[in-house]
Amino acid sequence: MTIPTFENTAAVSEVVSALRAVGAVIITRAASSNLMSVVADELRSGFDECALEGQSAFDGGKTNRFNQVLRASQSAAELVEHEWVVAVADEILLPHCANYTVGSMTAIEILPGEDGQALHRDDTIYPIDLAGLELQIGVMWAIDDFTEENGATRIVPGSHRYLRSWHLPNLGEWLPAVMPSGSALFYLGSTWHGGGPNRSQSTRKGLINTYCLGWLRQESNQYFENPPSVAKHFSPALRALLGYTPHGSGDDEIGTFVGECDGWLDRPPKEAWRDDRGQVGEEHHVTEQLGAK
Ligand SMILES: O=C(O)CCC(=O)C(=O)O
Repeated sequence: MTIPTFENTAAVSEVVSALRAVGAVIITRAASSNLMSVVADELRSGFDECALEGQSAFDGGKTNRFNQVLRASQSAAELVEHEWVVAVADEILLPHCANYTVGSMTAIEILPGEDGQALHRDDTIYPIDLAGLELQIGVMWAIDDFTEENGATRIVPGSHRYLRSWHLPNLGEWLPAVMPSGSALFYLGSTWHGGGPNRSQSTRKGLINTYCLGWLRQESNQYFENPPSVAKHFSPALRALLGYTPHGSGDDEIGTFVGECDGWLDRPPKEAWRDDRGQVGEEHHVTEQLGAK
């Protein structure tokens, strides 16, 4: 197996069916090199402020990483709500929710000499495992060119097909997601992956954003990372992705809010993110359901 790789002009349906089949796909140069170099410049001070010694073995001793990405880089917003991201997430996640949200945003800089990260699946943060139900997807944006030498993300193709409670895929069968700067690696929450070892002389910078079903708790608290005073400057789509809009509608609405909030949207801004399941709620629904006209 290889990691299916598509041009920016590919059909969404082909990309999504390859993602479902293999568990990961690459879209090359989905974002411009100009945008990536602006994002790299904006993230620089965040990377420089990272304290390596505070990190876990999983995060790596020679890897800078931080979460408050949009505070450091306004331009990264374009990647978080990128049209490819929304197109793919709509297909994978919307069958199981009314709208989805950003689970986490993590800027990652792997320094020379770093070892390979333990391979893992991202969806183990949720204590549930149902075949065919993806709880989240991940999107790794290559800020630098990703090469096998500098620590390109490792992907185990097909590994999303193994239920956690049964047996492990062969984790030795990983492949490096080699891709030029501006490319996006999409992978399912159930796909085994991890950062590669950096055996080069330069750093490998990437930005991973995850997106989870809208009725799940987000991995990182997006309301603290992007409080209303910050979120109000974002586009309606980005605010909805952060969770500044309800999930579902009528009797099934959750994450509701009534009051004053600059970032809040009473209704998801995109038609596909609005739920219309005809819930019983208004008097005419009740009478229809009871058969009384
Ligand atoms: O840096 C990478 O390539 C992957 C990082 C990752 O999967 C993680 O930190 O969970």
